[in-house]
Amino acid sequence: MREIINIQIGKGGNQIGLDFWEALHIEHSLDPYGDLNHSSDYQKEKFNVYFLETIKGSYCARSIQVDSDPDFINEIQQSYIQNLFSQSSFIYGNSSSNNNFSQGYSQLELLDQVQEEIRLQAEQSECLQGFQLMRSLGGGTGSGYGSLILQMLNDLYPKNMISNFSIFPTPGVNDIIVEPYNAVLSIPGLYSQSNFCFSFHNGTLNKILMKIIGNNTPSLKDLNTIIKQSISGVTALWRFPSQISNDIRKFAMNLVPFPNLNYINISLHLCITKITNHKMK
Ligand SMILES: Nc1nc2c(ncn2[C@@H]2O[C@H](COP(=O)(O)OP(=O)(O)OP(=O)(O)O)[C@@H](O)[C@H]2O)c(=O)[nH]1
Ligand SMILES: [Mg+2]
Repeated sequence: MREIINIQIGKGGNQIGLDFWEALHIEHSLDPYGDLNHSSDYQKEKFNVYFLETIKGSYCARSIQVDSDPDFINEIQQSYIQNLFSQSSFIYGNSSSNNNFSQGYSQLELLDQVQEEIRLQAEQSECLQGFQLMRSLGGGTGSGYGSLILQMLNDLYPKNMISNFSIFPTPGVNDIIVEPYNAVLSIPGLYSQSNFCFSFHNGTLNKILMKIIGNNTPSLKDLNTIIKQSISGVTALWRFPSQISNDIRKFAMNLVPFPNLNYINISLHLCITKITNHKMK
């Protein structure tokens, strides 16, 4: 089986990661305790790409949750799908990177733990195809620490594929003025150290919600709903039997014509149902 290890970094990355795993367990009919009860053969065929069978016979996510502060990691540990994650996959420090790229980039103390957990999960794979990173490029941990992890993956696993799901900050939408700088500093790694990147722009997602869906006060949760649907749609090719682009390498081969042109646009068909009141005459 061609396994993928998900690494979610920082608060933004962990938030979209949590939404992603919530969607995945429903799509594959896996219950929140990791038991496959009512799945069809179709749901089970490529199930091992994202899930690992434990000694007890239940399944857990091939995922590592990393953050420099414990706040959001605690929320995942209390979420209803907490049992889908192994205990050792939660790696966190004591204080945040304060939206500072260099503070995140110099947090070397967690790196050994992350490296060890990646090694453990890679050894539990039959034929690892690669990694996917989820993070927001505006925060210090997502940008700085994410770049450090990307570099480490390139050094230790040069033959494996790396895909990115990155949230780009929007000036005006977020209050922190250094966010664009953090994003700019992490961009070189996105094209030189990874195979492709799916980018999400909070400002654009806001516009979609306001102009198309009619939500005039969109929250981060609303933005994440669109991100979740997009990631779930894109990864469906790798999780379910399919004819084309059925693993990360083939996907990159079909969609990345030149190594530096590796930003892939996602388009999502939003089904909007208008409920109109018909007056009975
Ligand atoms: N779409 C979306 N964006 C988010 C979410 N959480 C944070 N962001 C964006 O991410 C940026 C802040 O990054 P965070 O992920 O909070 O920061 P971090 O990576 O934890 O880094 P530090 O907190 O600085 O250590 C801002 O631009 C937020 O708008 C989320 O759940 N969804
Ligand atoms: Mg944070």
